[in-house]
Amino acid sequence: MAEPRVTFDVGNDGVAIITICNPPVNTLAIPIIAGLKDKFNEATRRQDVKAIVLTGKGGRFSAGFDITVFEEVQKNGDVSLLPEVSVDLVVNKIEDCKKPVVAAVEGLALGGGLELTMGCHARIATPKTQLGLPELTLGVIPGFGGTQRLPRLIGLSKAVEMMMLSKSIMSEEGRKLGLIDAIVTSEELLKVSRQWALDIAARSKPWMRSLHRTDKLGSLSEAREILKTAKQQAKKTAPNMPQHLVCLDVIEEGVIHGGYNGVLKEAKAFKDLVLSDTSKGLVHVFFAQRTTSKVPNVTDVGLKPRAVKKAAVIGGGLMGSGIATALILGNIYVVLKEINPEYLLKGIKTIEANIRGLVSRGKLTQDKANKALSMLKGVLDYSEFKDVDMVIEAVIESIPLKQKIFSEIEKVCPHHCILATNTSTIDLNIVGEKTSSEDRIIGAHFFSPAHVMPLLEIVRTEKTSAQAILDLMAVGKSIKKVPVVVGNCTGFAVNRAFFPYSQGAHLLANLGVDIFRIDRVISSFGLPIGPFQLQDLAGYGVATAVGKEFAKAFSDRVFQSPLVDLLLKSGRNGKNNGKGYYIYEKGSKPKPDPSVLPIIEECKRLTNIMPGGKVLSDTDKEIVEMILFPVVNESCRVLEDGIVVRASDLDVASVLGMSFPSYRPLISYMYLLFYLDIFCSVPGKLQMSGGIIFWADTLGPKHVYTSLKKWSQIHGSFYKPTKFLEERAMKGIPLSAPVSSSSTSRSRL
Ligand SMILES: [C]C(=O)[N][C]1[C]([O])[C]([O])[C]([C][O])O[C]1O1[C]([C]OP(=O)([O-])OP([O])(=O)O[C][C]2O[C](N3[C]=NC4=C3N=[C]N=C4[N])[C]([O])[C]2[O])[C]([O])[C]([O])[C]1[N+]1=[C][C]=[C]C(C([N])=O)=[C]1
Ligand SMILES: *[C@@H]1O[C@H](CO)[C@@H](O)[C@H](O)[C@H]1NC(C)=O
Ligand SMILES: *[C@@H]1O[C@H](CO)[C@@H](O)[C@H](O)[C@H]1NC(C)=O
Ligand SMILES: *[C@@H]1O[C@H](CO)[C@@H](O)[C@H](O)[C@H]1NC(C)=O
Repeated sequence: MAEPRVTFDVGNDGVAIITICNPPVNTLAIPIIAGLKDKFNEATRRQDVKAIVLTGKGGRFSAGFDITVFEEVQKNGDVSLLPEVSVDLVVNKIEDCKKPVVAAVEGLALGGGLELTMGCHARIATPKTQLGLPELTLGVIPGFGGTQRLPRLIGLSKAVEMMMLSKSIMSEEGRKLGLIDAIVTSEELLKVSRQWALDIAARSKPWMRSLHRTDKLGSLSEAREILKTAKQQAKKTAPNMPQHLVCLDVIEEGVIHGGYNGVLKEAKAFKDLVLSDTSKGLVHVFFAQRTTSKVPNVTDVGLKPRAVKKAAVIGGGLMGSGIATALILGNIYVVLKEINPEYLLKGIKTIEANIRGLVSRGKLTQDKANKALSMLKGVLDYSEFKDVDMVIEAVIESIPLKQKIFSEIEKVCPHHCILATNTSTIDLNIVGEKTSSEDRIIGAHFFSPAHVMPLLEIVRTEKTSAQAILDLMAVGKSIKKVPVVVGNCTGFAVNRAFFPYSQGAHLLANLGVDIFRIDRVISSFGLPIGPFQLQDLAGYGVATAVGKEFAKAFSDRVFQSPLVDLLLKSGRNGKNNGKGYYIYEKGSKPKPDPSVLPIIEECKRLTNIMPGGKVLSDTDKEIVEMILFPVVNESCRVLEDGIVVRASDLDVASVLGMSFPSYRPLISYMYLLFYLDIFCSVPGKLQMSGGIIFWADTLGPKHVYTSLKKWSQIHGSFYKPTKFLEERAMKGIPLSAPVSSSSTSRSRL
């Protein structure tokens, strides 16, 4: 790969073209920043240069500051690694340059990229160029003057909206708002920009310095009102995110004390935020997510993914129709197979409803919806299977049924066809036992609703071929999922790691901690609802079934109490019948139900685990830890067993799929997030914490270990720390450090 560099070219017209060359997206790496300073000095100095055009090579202006530098800074705690940009380059060398500077923008200008263009005296863009300041998603604020210049160019409320929501706009909208001065074709971009720069030099076009403008800011009292509202909003929607309020404070500084003071305050706040825990967590997840696409012996052995153009989905139930929805949205032809016309119609109607839902929430255009639905065909037999590239089986959990289906499809599908099952619990080897195609049998574990949830666990056995894994990873990406390759075990990575979560909550309830307090504490930790409300939403049948499944697989570490049975006996079934731990009435928020307390008392008598009847009343922090450290403990086992390729894969999986032992609670939980629109736009605390392992490492393996140890002495073996955790705590090694191959056990694949 070519070295990042900045090129400099002076034409006969006296216009210097300064070009950022750092393919593919021209990130502003350290050498680029240095190069820009150099070239702007040269352009200023040279007599033959009348005007300057700043552009990016290869059709993309710049995606912004190089995030690997954040990672470096965070590792070393050394902010001096951050280059001086906002005053040194953008103000002194670009905005205050004695020669006009025009930005020629194509493709995208995001973050630091857009901030550079706003320091220029005019911006010319090609159609459909993406413009935005997404810094807040990484826990920081725009740091090259963006907090000051964007409001001055497009007005305060729109600028605040773009920054708070990290929302980008297209150049057409930018033109209307005043961010872009003209839109021209890609072929004309440089020509028009050069002329524009010369026109400014000749004073036939205005020489605008964004930072000095105030015309769009409105009156001071209007500005204060806008910022006040935005702050209230941020406190509500992003309570755990310091960068939102800091950003608004920095904007306010500029409104009150002038743009230059705003730039100074911004630069300082930016450096402070880079070292915040929030930013560390978000940057970690950013890179961890990209790293999931590297799988040793799969993605590094020269194989190419084969195209999957047509897929079959067997079973039009909840999962099957969600998966089919995701596939047609990803431009893959789908045949949906069911056992009778009635069920088939029901499956197709579910898919249509999924698509309609996306349209009505503005997440999909009607055109794209029609296109997607045209790629779907319902069938009742296998005749359409002769040219499918992939089959995903999503029928009920029954071993004989799955075995029968796999031996049938083996006969009707082409030899290259991937045979995937969505089973959550059945051993893939058993599914494939009756076939001779075990190398192309693979698990595709979607999280419900499959057309919404971003995580896809790809489950391999030791017989699955690298090609099949690679193909499914490519399908996952093309349907906009984040594929994480995992090994086979009950619950796979996410559901397994999180199975102790609700058990921990139940144990605390039996130890006398108020369940409504537990729910409150967990939601202020950053999860939208607590474990008991979640159980209400999911229904108790599911809790019972799933509890049994894990009790069977992990009998040495389950806590079982009769609470759910007692609730069922008292005529409660959660949200289903309006009565659970909470009372559910149409049109009002769930209300804690005091009449559930005697039932909990009875449960406590039955389990009899409170030493001397003493009620546990710990701090909120300890309650969170008593629920989540068991999750860390199980996560250690997931690492040790080699279920994931690396610790950061489990971080990503926990962030994107984080929930509970079964898929049904997950459905309710994620649906809720989805409908409240919290999902994705405002990451939970766990995401800010960088995922379950990163979070545990932040607190220190030693703290996790000694806490568990202490609780296990008081409350019994449920809290016993696993050996892996003990070793890491004793040796002071982070949980994220690679598992040595000697200690890996049977299921490492
Ligand atoms: C793993 C997975 O995904 N799995 C799933 C399941 O669960 C289900 O069940 C299925 C189905 O769909 O898918 C898959 O999954 C499965 C299933 O689920 P759902 O969806 O929920 O169910 P339902 O609704 O019941 O549905 C079923 C269907 O199918 C059909 N079929 C039967 N058979 C047959 C058919 N079709 C065709 N062909 C044939 N032969 C019927 O009719 C109905 O409609 C199972 O396996 C489970 O396990 C799974 N899961 C689920 C969910 C979730 C999960 C997660 N991921 O989490 C899982
Ligand atoms: C990759 O495959 C080689 C040869 O089969 C094997 O020796 C090596 O251990 C594998 N590496 C991993 C990370 O699985
Ligand atoms: C897959 O997981 C199941 C459940 O833990 C287990 O019974 C089976 O032996 C595993 N298979 C492989 C190949 O690891
Ligand atoms: C941690 O794992 C061990 C098994 O390694 C188990 O005995 C213990 O109960 C688990 N503890 C928690 C808190 O999940």
